[in-house]
Amino acid sequence: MRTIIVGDIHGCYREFISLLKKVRYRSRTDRLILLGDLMDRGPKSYEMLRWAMHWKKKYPDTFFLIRGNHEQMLVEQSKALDTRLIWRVVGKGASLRSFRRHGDKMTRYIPWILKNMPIYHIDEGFRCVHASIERENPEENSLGLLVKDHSQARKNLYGGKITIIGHTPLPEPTHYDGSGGPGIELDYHVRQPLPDHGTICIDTGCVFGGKLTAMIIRDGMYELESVESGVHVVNKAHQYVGYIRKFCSLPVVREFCSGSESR
Ligand SMILES: [Mn+2]
Repeated sequence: MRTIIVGDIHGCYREFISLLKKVRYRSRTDRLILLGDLMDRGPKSYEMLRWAMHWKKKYPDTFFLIRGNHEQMLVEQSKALDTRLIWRVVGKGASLRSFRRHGDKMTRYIPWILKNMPIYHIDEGFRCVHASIERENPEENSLGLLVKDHSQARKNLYGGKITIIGHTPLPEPTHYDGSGGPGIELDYHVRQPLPDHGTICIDTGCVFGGKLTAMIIRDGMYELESVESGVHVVNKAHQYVGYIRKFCSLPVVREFCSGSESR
């Protein structure tokens, strides 16, 4: 049995479907895992989320999803000002338009996300989280680290049991072995043994004009396949995420917001 893992789709529903075709995904015999960030930025977040819901209902035991920071922002949107502002600059608008076109509302999907998109997935021989990991037991990491941190792809410090991640868009899928050095870019279409340690990031920035990558695991071996992106979302605003976090952590802003939220 094959396990097919796909990273950050971000509303690139067309690319996702053609990737499934390209790897000859068979729902009856293959397992499928999506690493989160199904929505935002790209054009078809509604279609993607509806597909995932439909598939989870049909194949509850062989189709798995984990939660990305974009689903987490939807879940938390009403809570904090920084989440609301950051979500705005990282592609909420595209999802809003996509759902509106179908006369639907994103917030309706929050209970489904909470129930069906856990923070991590532990499998035989590997585990999956959306963004980053420091301690081998996912439970011992903070939610923020697992869901929205870029540290593993940037610092390469985790050398525990092999974990498949997304979240940090890279030119090529990359293995980080925990050595602190640069990661090792992986080749497509080569069947090779799955490394025992570190992380493999398979986010190849489809929504930014890169590729959508699938990792196919079978009997301790893996192979990579991809499709080219059909969209190119230019996102200059996301560079302000750090400023927004800083601004929202200022005591005066915090105080103002907690006051306005209790009203
Ligand atoms: Mn992400």
